[in-house]
Amino acid sequence: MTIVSTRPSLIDRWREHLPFEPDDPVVSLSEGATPLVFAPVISELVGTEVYFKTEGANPTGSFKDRGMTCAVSAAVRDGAKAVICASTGNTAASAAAYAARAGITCAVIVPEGKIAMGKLAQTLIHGARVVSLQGSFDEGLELVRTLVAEHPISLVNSLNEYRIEGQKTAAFELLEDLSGDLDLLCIPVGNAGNITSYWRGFREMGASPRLFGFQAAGAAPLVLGHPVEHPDTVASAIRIGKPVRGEDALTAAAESGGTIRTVSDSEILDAYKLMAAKEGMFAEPASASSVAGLLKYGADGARRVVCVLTGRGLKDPEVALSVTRDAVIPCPVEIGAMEEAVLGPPREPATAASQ
Ligand code: AN7
Repeated sequence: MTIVSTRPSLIDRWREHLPFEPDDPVVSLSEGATPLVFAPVISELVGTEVYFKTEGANPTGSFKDRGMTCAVSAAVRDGAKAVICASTGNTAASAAAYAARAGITCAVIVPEGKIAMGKLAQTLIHGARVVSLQGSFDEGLELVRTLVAEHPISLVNSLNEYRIEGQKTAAFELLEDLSGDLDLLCIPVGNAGNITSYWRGFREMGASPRLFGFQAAGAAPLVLGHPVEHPDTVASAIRIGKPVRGEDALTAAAESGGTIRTVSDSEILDAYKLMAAKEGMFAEPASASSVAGLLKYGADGARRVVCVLTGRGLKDPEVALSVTRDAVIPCPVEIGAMEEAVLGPPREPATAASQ
């Protein structure tokens, strides 16, 4: 069979830098090669050149697909019949999609009532077994680690080295797109796999931009220096109190000359609305934390900055609606009413962000 694709799989594109042999099976949905988009408004506000790495453009709408193509391909190569993860939602959606593509079983453990609607819908429609745990993400991950020690199921959380290997390719793309000219990367930090991956990718290419990681203030174990038992933030993707890659993340930030700091929920939502209203960029709240952090702390002299937008805004329609709902204008079927509705004053609250 001839397989035609407009872009190669991430594994084919970067194979010489990834732990795969030429004959290894590849489970791909044409992930990676995501657009790098200039951000004129944020650039103006920060006083430097800022770009978005739009990871929401991946097949399931988040950066997880980079790691998942590798983790699931390796699982299939090694004969696994099932994969499992604990997840705040995006890992679950990605695992479910790649498992469906591979024709293997997928189970996901999600914190009850705590994952965004789009992610739940994706995970279910791909046919994964969704287990709603009456506990936190962190408790779910602990139990899953015990479970996989007893059963032949492949764990595809970012503890899995293939996840980190796949995700490092985003750093390769940035260096390629910017001809190596990058001073600072701003990135959300949850379980801390992604910041770890970028640093590995940069180092493998001999680059060392500074890394500014941002945690939500209510879920900031790496800033506080201890686990958070009841993490809480509007950015459900990063509602994580015990990051498994925490040590790696702290090392990455320190080696790069960067830091990990906090952004509050209101700072996250302000950035979220600003990006959508002024840049035309709809990313999920966790992703907006990278921009919120840059706006809050500044670029510290960096000339060229990339903010990683880890997931697509449609993942979490509930948060979008919660900050805009009253802006919908009802209208009877009548031209005068429509004229007033279309031309009248903006409704409160304005969708434009606070500036
Ligand atoms: C949109 O899906 O942990 O620091 O289980 O979905 O590598 O954990 C998601 C994390 C940032 C944080 N942005 O990345 C999961 C999960 C979005 C995310 C993060 C996540 P890491």
